Amino acid sequence: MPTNGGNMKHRWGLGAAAAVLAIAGAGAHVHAQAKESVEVTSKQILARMDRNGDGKVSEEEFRNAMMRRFASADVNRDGVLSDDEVPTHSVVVQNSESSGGQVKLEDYSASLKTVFDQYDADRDGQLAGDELEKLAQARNALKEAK
Ligand SMILES: [Ca+2]
Ligand SMILES: [Ca+2]
Repeated sequence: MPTNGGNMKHRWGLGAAAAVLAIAGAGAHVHAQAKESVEVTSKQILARMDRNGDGKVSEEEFRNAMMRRFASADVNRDGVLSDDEVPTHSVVVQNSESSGGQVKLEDYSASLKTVFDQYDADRDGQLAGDELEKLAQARNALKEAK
């Protein structure tokens, strides 16, 4: 364990636990045996975001889900994710402009479209199949990086 990472590690750990709770709370049939692993599958993303059940995530569904995510991460509700509120494994946060480790709602919101377009490989305005798979992989890679 890196000597300078003790405190960080503790905080990121709490964030990961919160993310797992958020996924479980969405009503998806997530297997409860996931202990250490917080790996996300494309099926879980779909269960969480696909509100109209067409098996695809539209830009609106993506935006709604990600804005809910911001709201749940913004504990003190000031519209800014401070250093300890930022979810490390969010691909949107990763693409957001941040200053001093903080992410503002407006920057987060602006980067939603960028991220959506980035994963919408066939540009049909929906994330499906391989596109969701890539999104899941990107998120899981971020988790492992921390
Ligand atoms: Ca949908
Ligand atoms: Ca697509």
